[in-house]
Formats: sequence, structure tokens, C-alpha cells
Amino acid sequence: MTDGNKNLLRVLKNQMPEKIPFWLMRQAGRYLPEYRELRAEAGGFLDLVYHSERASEVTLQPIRRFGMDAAILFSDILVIPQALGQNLKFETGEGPKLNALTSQEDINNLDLENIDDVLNPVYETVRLTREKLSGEGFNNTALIGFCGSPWTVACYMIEGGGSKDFAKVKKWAEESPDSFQSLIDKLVASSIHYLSKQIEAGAEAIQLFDSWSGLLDGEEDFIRWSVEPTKRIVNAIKDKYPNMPIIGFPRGCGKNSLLYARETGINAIGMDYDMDKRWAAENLQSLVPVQGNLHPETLLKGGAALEKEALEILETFSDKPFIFNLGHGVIKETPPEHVQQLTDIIRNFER
Ligand code: 1CP
Repeated sequence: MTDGNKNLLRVLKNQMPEKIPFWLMRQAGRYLPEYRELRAEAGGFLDLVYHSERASEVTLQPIRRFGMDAAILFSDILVIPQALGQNLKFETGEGPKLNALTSQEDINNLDLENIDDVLNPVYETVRLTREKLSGEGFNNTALIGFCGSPWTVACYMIEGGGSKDFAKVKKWAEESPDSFQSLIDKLVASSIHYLSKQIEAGAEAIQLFDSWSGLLDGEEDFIRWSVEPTKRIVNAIKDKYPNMPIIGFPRGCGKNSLLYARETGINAIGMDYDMDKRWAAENLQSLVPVQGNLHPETLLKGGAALEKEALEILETFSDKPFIFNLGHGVIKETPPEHVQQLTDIIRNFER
């Protein structure tokens, strides 16, 4: 099978393969015992990310068990801040911790020139994973590369980690938009470089994670900080690689997703679990193929609840190009058997 015929890539070209493709955000991770084992061998999370051989194994683990239609590179959106020179740590049981940016000088000090010194192992992971996918006969599984969208990455860089209200980044963007823009510009440039290198190493599609775009509730802010930077990245990638499909995931942005789908140039849009399915099928899916949006807690529950919601999603979206996914990442307590149950439901579904 030639690569462009993989079911997931066909949907991204707005086609309707017979079977609905699926993958799950955070499909590689702590809910899998084989992941926990490799993670313990590696030491820390970042040791796993920058160890190309182990990272490629982790990427393939869910594919070997469940045969998803996409493997997603095992890395993190925060490797970009680290590559730009910001200190990054993952403490066990907690989220990421960065030395928060607090001044324009901190932004000026971010160094774009040497990011590959840090990121080279990630490109090697992509290359190795692609090689193993075909070596192991996963000829219908596409390899997805990714990065965080500039707004979301900036959120972590300014807050110094996750946050309840993201007050610091909102204040910076509102009170000093030109200064904030200079950070966004650096993130746009580094993302274009980073994605280009992933594509050259073998990524067959790209996903942009804008996990915090929902904080930008006003249309003007949403356009300036989510839509515009995304559009610049999409344009630059499409200039170099015209056929490279790009999925955008503007989480939590509700009806602003229409603006995002119309203006950014992405090929498909990820829907979070709060997205109203009927509304999305009528309004969003007529613009671009959609991906989503099973609630990760329903996957955690399994059983009849899982069957009901999964079938509802399949029935709602299967008339037009559609990729089944979750509305956010797999929860770490999820029993792998529930992922198998979901796999069977999707594979047995006939449109
Ligand atoms: O202990 C562990 O093993 C770490 C848990 C973990 C994992 C498995 C983190 C820490 N990152 C990852 C991998 C990861 N992160 C992937 C790999 C591919 C896959 O999906 O299977 C991807 C695509 C990401 C992307 C990512 N990292 C996002 C965007 C998606 C989302 O969740 O909204 C974000 C926001 C991050 C930051 C991050 N990394 C890790 C955590 C716990 C977080 C969230 C921090 C927070 O907001 O509190």
C-alpha cells in the first residue's frame, strides 16, 4: 500500500475510506504496564523522550496492542522551551516545572540558533519509528509528528508550569502585547523549524496542540494569539511541503472553532469532549474533516457507557470525513481492556 493510501491520511485529504480510522491522544503512556516499565528503566520522563530507541518503542507500544491508524511521536510540547534555553523538569507525580519568563530580557535570551542540539534525538525517534512501523508490517498506520501551538507553549513558559487561572500570561498579553508578540514570533519560528525536521525524518502528518486556546474567549484575542500564529506555521509548512496534512486541536474554544477552521488553513480539526456533537456535525464538519471526541472518563468507565457514547459519536460523524479520537488524553488509570473494547467497537462499525 502506498503511504498516501493509509486511512488516516485519506481522511485528511477529505476522502471517505471504508473504515473509520482512529487513534487516541496520549495513547502511549502510564495506563500501559509496558510503558511504566520502560519509563522506570529510563529514569525520568525527559530521559525517556531524549532516548530515541526507547522513545520509539513507547510510540509503538499501543500500536502493537491495538493497531491504531496513527502512531504519535513520543515527545512533549515543552521540549521547545527547553531547546530555547529554558530550564525544564518533570517531577514524579507532578506536572512540568520551568523557570518562568518574567521580562523582555528573558524573551530576548531565548536562543533559536542551537535548538537542534537538544532536539536531534527527537528527529531520530521519528526516523526510527517510521522504519519500525514498516518493518513490523503496520502499513496502514501513519506517523504523526507534533508541537504545541505558540499560545499554549507561551502559557507554560510564562506561568512556569500548569496553572489554575493562567493569570500571568493573560496579563502579559493584555498589558504588553508587543512584548508578548516577540515571544510568539520566536515560538512560530522554532515550531516551523522543529516540524520541518520531523517531516524530513518521516512524519506523515502533523498535529498542533493548542490546549489552552479556550482561555482566549474574546474573538480579537483568539485571532491574534491562536489563529494568526497557527496560520503562519501552516503557511510555512505548506510552502515547503504542500501535501503535508496538518490537524489543529484548539481545545476548549467552542464556536471559535469555526473561525479556526476557516482561517488557519489546517486540514482537520480536533474536537474536545465539551464540543456539542450535533452542532459540530452540522457546522464544523461541513468546513473540514473532524477528529474526536470521546470523553476520556467514559473510556475510564468502559462497559455499556463506553459502548453507548462511542456508537453515538460514530453515528453522528461517520457521514463525512472523520477520525475517531478522544476529546483529550487517555487518563492514566484507564484499564487497557477498555481501550481494546473501544477498538472493537470502532472496527466493527459499518457506516
Ligand atoms: O509521567 C509521565 O510519564 C509523564 C506524562 C506525560 C506524557 C506521557 C507528559 C507530561 N507528556 C507526555 C507525552 C505527551 N505530551 C505526548 C505524547 C504522545 C501521545 O499523545 O501519546 C503529547 C502529544 C503531549 C502533548 C502535551 N504535553 C500537551 C498537549 C496535549 C494536552 O494534554 O493538552 C501538553 C499541555 C503537555 C504538557 C504536559 N506534559 C506532561 C504533562 C502532565 C503536561 C500537562 C501539564 C499541565 O497542564 O498541568
